[in-house]
Amino acid sequence: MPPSTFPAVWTERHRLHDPGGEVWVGVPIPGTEVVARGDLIHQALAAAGFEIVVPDVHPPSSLRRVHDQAMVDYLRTAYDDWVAAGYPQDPGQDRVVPYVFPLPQAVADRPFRLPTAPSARAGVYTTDTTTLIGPGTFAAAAAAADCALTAARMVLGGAPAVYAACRPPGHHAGRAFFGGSCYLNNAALAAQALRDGGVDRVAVIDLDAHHGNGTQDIFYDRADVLYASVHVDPGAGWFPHFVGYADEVGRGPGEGANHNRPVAPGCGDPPWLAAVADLCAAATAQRAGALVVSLGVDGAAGDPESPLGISPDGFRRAAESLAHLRLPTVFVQEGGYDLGRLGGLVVGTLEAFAAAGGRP
Ligand code: SP5
Ligand code: ZN
Repeated sequence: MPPSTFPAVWTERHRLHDPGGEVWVGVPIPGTEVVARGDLIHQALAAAGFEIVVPDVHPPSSLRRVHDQAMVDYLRTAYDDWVAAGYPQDPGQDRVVPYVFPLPQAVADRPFRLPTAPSARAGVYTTDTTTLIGPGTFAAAAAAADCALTAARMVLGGAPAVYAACRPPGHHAGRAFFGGSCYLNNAALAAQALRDGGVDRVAVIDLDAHHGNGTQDIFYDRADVLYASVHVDPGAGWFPHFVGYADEVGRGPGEGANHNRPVAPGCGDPPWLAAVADLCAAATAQRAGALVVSLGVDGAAGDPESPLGISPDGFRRAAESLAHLRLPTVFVQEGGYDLGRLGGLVVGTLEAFAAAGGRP
């Protein structure tokens, strides 16, 4: 391996997931979580000399470590049930997309009844209308989980750092919900695998432009996995809108192990890097034995999905802060939608981490 690189786990199985756009404010739009993302990242890694590792295949039961079994079963079967119900012909929708949602205040205090109609079942586990399910969605999401679990296995085996080129992304997927272009929580699976492999305390640091409401949900009650995120302030009108505020600090035994640092739209590098430094300090205070980085690069200036305006140098500096933690590290790809800059941002961040000596 050339200097300033480390192994990268990637599979062409990501191409099985073509969301076919998204429905936003009722309008079908092309969407930004596109197949090309996975191939552009792969090209940039290969050009920079990163060793590309094929992931191990894990059984669906491994997803149960962080997800509700019924949701996993739903994701596995939803597309076939949708087709069998005839929606591709009438009304002409070839992706699973919800139209009704069982809001807690509308269904509380009575037995939960799984809807008979697949169109209604589509609203049971998803938070939104932007996370469509097509024929290969579950296979690709499971392959992305395979990448994260393989990277965790390699780090447990002694690799100082491994990057999992996950697509689709995962940090908006909770124990029993999915959304925000995410289906299975790759970073949470990696963190749990590190715990299961004997690491007492794991820190998850989330650099994606959006709050990782799924990862927060999965570990909210736990002290053994810290969740620390910098993201665009949901209170300023940004996804995931309902969650991601600074006063969400964890619950019960997990109180104090959840750290949200919302930053203002357009903030640029200095406030964002100050927040990254806070997150690293939280990981140090927790005495973490391993690190998972949710590496979204959608905070970059020019990205169509966020207003943060972070520079490529900002991402490199963030990587240096992470490297100075001197922890075995699994990087998990999250968002990043500026196709012209995506590969360079990812590789530049990883190279900066390696160059700063990111190893125990
Ligand atoms: C993994 C990840 O980064 N998910 C973020 C999904 C955010 N989706 C928000 C709603 C999409 C609206 N997109 C409209 C773009 C107009 N510029
Ligand atoms: Zn994002």
